Amino acid sequence: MLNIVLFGPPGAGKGTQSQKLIAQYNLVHLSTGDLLRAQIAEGTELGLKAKQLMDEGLLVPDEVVIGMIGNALSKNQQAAGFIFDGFPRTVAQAESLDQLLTQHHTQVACMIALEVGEEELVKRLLERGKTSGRIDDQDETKIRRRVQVYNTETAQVAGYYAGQQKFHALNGIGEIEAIYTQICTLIDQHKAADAETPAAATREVQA
Ligand code: B4P
Repeated sequence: MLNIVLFGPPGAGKGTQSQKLIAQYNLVHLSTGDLLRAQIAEGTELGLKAKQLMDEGLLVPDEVVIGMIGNALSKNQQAAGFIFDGFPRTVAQAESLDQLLTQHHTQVACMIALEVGEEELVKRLLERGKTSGRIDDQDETKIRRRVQVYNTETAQVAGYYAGQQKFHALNGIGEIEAIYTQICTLIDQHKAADAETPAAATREVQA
């Protein structure tokens, strides 16, 4: 299984790049933002609670998103792997993801972080807000709060994966296609290294 965590602040390009990567590597896209917006669209109790937090640019409680990811993993047991987009956003979520994947006899291969400065993020999200209908993309104050939440609560997740030697950072500013090529290079390097390591070949069976 190939499990990639795509990381970065809101508007860094995670969703954009995920769409291209799932086609290239035949992976299942798990975006907690999309899963939460589906709950909102269905008008579930969970969706109603999540909407208030999301509209304000705040994180939804860990147990809610961890539960959603656990369900999605169970429903996709035959998948060749997953792109985790917007998850994990806290260290507690990262620890839970490790536990969940271990239960499914697999693990995170690598985290790829897209680095983009705040002014560019604000510009991109305000632009998306013109057509996306997303309330959290339409107000600069809320966008800056999301970036602040990323800096205070989410950025430390990078250290979690760095501690496991799984962290890679890329410049997220530039042509979408050029950034995509760099992400593919990293993934292909990882796949090649994994194929050459005898331990890696048996890792999933032993887990
Ligand atoms: P998400 O749905 O994850 O929203 P996002 O971070 O804003 O989207 P993304 O970063 O994928 O957008 P992209 O760069 O592709 O989260 C929304 C909310 O849900 C959160 O604030 C939180 O409340 C909640 N939530 C989600 N997951 C959670 C979790 N795990 N725990 C707790 N709460 C959670 O695209 C942005 C724009 O940039 C696009 O318009 C795109 O066209 C453009 N763009 C992309 N790449 C570009 C490039 N290279 N150059 C120019 N423009 C580019």
